[in-house]
Amino acid sequence: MSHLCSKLNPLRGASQKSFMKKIFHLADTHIGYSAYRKLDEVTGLNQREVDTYDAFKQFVDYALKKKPDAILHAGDLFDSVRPTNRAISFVLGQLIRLSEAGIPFVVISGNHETPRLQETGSVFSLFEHIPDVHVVYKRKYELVELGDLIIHALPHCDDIEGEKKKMVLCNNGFNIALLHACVLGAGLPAFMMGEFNEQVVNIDDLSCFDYLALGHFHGCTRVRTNAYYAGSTERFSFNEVNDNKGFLEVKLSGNSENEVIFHPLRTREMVDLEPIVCSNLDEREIKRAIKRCIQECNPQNKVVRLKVLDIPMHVYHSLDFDELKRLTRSAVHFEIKYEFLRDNESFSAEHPAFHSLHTEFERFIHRYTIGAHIDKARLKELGVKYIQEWEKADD
Ligand SMILES: [Mn+2]
Repeated sequence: MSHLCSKLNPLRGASQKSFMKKIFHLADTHIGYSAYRKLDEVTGLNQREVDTYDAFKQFVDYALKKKPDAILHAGDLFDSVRPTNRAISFVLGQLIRLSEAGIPFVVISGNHETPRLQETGSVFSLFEHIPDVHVVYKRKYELVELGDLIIHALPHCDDIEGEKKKMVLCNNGFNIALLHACVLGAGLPAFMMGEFNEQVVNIDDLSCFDYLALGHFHGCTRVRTNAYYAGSTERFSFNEVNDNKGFLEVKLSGNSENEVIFHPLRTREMVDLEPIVCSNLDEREIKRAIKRCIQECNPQNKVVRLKVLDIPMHVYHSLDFDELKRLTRSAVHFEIKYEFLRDNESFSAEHPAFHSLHTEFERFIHRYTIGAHIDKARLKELGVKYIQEWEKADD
């Protein structure tokens, strides 16, 4: 039994069932994200940037109608440490709408918006003076009390386990932990996003909280009874293609399990098409299959990926790229990934993507031909260790 659970409220249950609190839990809105080349026709801005604004505005519109007792944003409100003036101004406008309606809004800083160097300062400080807006970004645990709602807010920070130990249950009210991290615990899968600065926290000692409002993992997930990732409000990679995107409504009543309702938001359609495998097709069939695939998926306004596997090099070079461009033009983004067969080794012509420093280093070591006397595994281990030390020192 954890120290956290030692202050369990003897009154919980009987006395608290007489009232109910409703919170909206959202996370990972990544405002300011932009991708691909398509521009929004109305505003002339990057279409995907506009999509993140739309999702958040839909949420705020809904909240103004339904008036929850509080809104908890579990981090990565912004996509970056230095959002554009436009992104900041957009968020400011939406927070003022909530503030004017008297709806409390609590947000913690996630790994995307927390600067590596404290001196950089946080964009969140701009919102500090808006009534009913509570921004928690100082790399340490803070308690936000909203009447019966006791919010234990833990932003992205270096010593997340140490800061977590400062959470002590309060006796009168609903105790809610607000966290941005990959959570760990007995019997839980890993909720990693594969980002180099993500934090990991064990939630086994938080089981006495009335609710854990989690952010960072982009799929809306019931982690445990009363512990949920709200998920992101838009799809930010093809890994999220099958996710429903939205936010959670949580009804706290003092019962052992809260009622949690998922509310979907309208988001851009993202499609990962069934790959075309070229091994048993001739040149004409390959070209026909690619064309048919594009037309049948009706790419207009969608973000689409099509993988073309084992395509012979000479067929690739004879593709009519102008025609493919014309067929896919109505999409917000249409990505065709070709994987070739050459010298019995397949390699890919996807646009180069830069992964985390760890991943890049591991791949580099894997590919690199070194003298037989050098132990690759040992080299990898040492390299990863140095990268970690460097990252720590740099903070
Ligand atoms: Mn995150």
